[in-house]
Amino acid sequence: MKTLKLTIVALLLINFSFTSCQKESTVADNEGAVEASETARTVTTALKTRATARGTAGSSSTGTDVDNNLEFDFCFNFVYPIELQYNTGTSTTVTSSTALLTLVQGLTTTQYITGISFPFSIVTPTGTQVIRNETEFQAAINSCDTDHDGTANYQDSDTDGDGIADTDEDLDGNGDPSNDDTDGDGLANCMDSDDDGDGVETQYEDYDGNGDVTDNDADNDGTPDYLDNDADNDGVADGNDNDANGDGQDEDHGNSGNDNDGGGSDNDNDNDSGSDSDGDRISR
Ligand SMILES: [Ca+2]
Ligand SMILES: [Ca+2]
Ligand SMILES: [Ca+2]
Ligand SMILES: [Ca+2]
Repeated sequence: MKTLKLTIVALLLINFSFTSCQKESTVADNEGAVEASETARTVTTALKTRATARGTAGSSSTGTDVDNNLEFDFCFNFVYPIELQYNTGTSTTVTSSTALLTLVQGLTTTQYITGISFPFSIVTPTGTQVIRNETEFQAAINSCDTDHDGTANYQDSDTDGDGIADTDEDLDGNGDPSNDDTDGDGLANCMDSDDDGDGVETQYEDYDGNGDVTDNDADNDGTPDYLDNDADNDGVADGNDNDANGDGQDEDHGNSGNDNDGGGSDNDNDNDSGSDSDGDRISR
C-alpha cells in the first residue's frame, strides 16, 4: 500500500513537471523569440538616414515623421509594439513611432539592429498584414515599388520614375523628399507622377524634348512647367488646356494659337475656348 502511494506521488510529480515543462515552452513560442533579420536592419538604417538628413539640413521637416518615411521607403507602418534586437544581443520593445525615431537616431556603426520579434503586424495601403518571418518581411519591403520598375523604393533613386531624382524632388532642400507636395494632393512629388496636378504627367512635361523636364518654363515665371499647373500662364490650368482647339496638339504648350483664332494664347489672352468670329485674329 505504501509502495502504491509512493508510486502515485511519483507519477503525479512526473506529470506535474512534464506539464510544467510543456507550459514553459508554449509560453516561449507565443512570446516570439527575436530572430535575426537583415530586413529589420535595412528598415532602421533607412529611417536613421532620413532622420540624420533632416538634422544636417537644419530645417524643420518631416524627417522626424517616422510614419511618413516608412510609407515613402517601404509602403507600410508598423503596428506597435514591436521588439527589436541590437547586434549586442540586447532586446528592446518599441511602443510608438516616436520611440522608434529615438531608437534609430541612437544607432551607430557599432550598435545597430539585427533582429526583430516575429510575428508583428504592418499597415499597408491595402490593409493590415501579419509578418510571420524574415521571408515575409523581406517580401513586404521589396514589393514596395511605386513606379513598378523592379527596383524597390528604398533602393530606387527615382521612386516615381518621372525622370527627376528623389534628391531633386526635395524642393525645400531639407534632405527629406517625402514632405514636398506641390499640388497638395497628399502624395509627395517624389511619389507623384503628376507633380503639379495639371493632368499632364511630369515625364511628358519635357516640352523641348531634351530629356530634362526641369528646364522647361514656358511663361518664364521661374517655376518649371512640371511644377506649374498653368504652364503658359494663360489662366487656364493645363489640364483644361488639353487640345482646347481640337487641333490634335495635346497641351497648348508651344501651340501658339490654341483656339485657332490666329492669335496666340499668350498674345490675345483669350480663354482658349473662344473663336475668332469677326476674323480680326483676336477672339474677343
Ligand atoms: Ca521603383
Ligand atoms: Ca522622381
Ligand atoms: Ca502631389
Ligand atoms: Ca503635371
